Amino acid sequence: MKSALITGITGQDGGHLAKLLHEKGYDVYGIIRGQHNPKRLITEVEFPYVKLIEADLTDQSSLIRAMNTAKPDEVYNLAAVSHVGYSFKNPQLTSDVTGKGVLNILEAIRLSGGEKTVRFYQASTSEMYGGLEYNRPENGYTEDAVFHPRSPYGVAKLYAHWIALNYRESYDMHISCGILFNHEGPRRGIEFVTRKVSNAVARIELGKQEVLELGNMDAKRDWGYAGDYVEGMWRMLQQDKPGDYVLATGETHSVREFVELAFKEIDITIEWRGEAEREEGVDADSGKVLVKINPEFYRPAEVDLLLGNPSKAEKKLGWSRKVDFSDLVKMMVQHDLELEKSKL
Ligand code: NAP
Ligand code: F7E
Repeated sequence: MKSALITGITGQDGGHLAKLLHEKGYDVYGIIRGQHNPKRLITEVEFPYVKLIEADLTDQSSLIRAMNTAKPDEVYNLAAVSHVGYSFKNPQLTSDVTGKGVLNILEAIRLSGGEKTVRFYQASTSEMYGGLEYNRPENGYTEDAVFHPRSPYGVAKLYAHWIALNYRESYDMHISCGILFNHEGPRRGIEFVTRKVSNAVARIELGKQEVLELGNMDAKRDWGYAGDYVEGMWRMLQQDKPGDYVLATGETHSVREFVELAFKEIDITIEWRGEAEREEGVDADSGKVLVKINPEFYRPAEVDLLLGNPSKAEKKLGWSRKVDFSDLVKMMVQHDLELEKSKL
């Protein structure tokens, strides 16, 4: 039986990956942080087969202990301060966890004797690309595209990406980096725009909320389903040789399109009126204002457009996304309708 250690077990991807690895027969260990983590109980109930280990990415001794306990064949490093907006408000914490935390865990693998045996997955991100003025993704960003991060999160992830590559080259470790574009689903945190929208639409339908407030609705993202993406992570670590792979859908949509499709799920057609901060989304039938702009959600620097080119992963890993954009929106709104009804 193979053993896997997942950092970020309480996050969106951690849950999907734990389930996948358990189904494949792995002994699954997960790192949980904090003295009073309210997600511990939820994780224990939802994933009873996961053995939880108390550790923190900023505490190297705890990571060495985790390695010695789990004795993993594979380590998936999913833990991070992962919210781009939050990273502007907490840049040093982001740097310590999302950036230097990766160095801590790579050293923990070496110090516990796993350098030649452990396979390591690093959760790299499309946020390492960034500004259109530096690299326009005509056919989508590939693994070789120029990086130019636009947030403390993106910068920390770029450090993490390079230190992972450096350890691969320096110590011949089996380290793969998945450069993943946005992936969502019902497990997505409410602070991310897709889940914020799907949840608000459900609440508006049930009369629990009046208006949805958003920031930049022109931003475009390559949105896929998280359940598809964890399969790609696993496939990377099954290769004889480590490498870097983009996982994406190859399609891009604006936040505005996501909002329109989400409201369609409850039979509301949104019409837009006004511009910039005065823009509003109105119910075409009732004339009620359902979407407003709140500049509080703007970021000091924005990534305007992300589009990934997953052809390397398709060819070498035999990976491709299964859920398309409209099915993703439907899945999220339907899930939140059920969730919000259950709380009535
Ligand atoms: P997420 O839901 O925000 O989960 C982040 C996880 O990191 C949580 O389990 C969190 O634990 C943990 N964590 C935070 N600080 C920690 C620390 N100091 N020590 C140990 N654990 C800590 O993120 P996700 O969406 O699942 O994404 C997984 C990974 O992929 C992240 O590294 C993210 O940056 C990256 N990524 C995500 C996407 C995407 O679209 N989802 C795309 C590209 C890359 P708590 O529950 O205790 O806070
Ligand atoms: O924002 C805009 C916002 O926070 C998407 C993380 O998983 O994917 C994620 O990062 C877009 C941005 O995700 C609101 O300005 C408008 O342009 O859902 P998000 P993200 O920043 O793309 C990457 C690949 C990661 O690696 C990250 O870990 O939507 N937007 N209005 C808004 N965003 C939020 N959160 N809230 C709003 O009200």
